[in-house]
Amino acid sequence: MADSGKRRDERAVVIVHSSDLHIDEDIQQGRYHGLEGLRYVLGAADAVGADLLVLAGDTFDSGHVPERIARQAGAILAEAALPVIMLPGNHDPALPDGIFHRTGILGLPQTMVIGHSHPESIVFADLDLEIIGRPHRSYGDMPPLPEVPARQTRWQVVVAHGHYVSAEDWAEQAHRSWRMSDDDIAAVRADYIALGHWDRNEAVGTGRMQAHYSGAPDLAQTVNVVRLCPREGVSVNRHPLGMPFPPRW
Ligand SMILES: [Mn+2]
Repeated sequence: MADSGKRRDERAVVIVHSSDLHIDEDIQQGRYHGLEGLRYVLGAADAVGADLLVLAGDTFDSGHVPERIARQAGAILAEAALPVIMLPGNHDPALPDGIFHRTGILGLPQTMVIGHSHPESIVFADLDLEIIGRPHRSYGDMPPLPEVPARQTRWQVVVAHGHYVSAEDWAEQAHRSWRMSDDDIAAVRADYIALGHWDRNEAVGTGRMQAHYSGAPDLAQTVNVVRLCPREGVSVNRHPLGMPFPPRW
């Protein structure tokens, strides 16, 4: 709360970004599981004093995750101390009978699931921030980056779940779904693009606009911490999760 005395226009907005928790039914003592990933990601968001947590897709590994496990995710999120924005990915698309309906998440006041409980644009007036994302709504291909509306807030953050392909690999990677090119990324007018779909942490794109994969908690062992600062601009750093679990794969 050290920032509470500062004027809003001087204060940095802090967003923690993770993705690809892949909560599934394979729970084994002492090994990584997506529910542990969720607990540690929320712990990291608390540790850095984040305003928001963004989960950029594939929180759930499939639509067949048993309800008793899916509801544990809802119970963890019900205790979250900050708003959580979730984008459905290709493993957990926003279907009418999708997994989110069996989690208890959709009734939570502080958890916003784009494509289910919330539209593709969410404005946080107190943070002068808009978050825009295009949810996966089927298992089929689609362009993962959203149309970004004209700026009505100081900050705009895009969340997307897809596969970045460099110009030199574009033709060779034509079989891939949910492709994003350097030009697609460069065309986005926003302050940060929070990507999901890759397990590893990486910044991609060649233009003015860079996009960042957070990586999955177990492989990256970190979350991305994005600071939107009126004085110093946008910075992206990794914060260690401190999990006792090695990567699954
Ligand atoms: Mn994915």
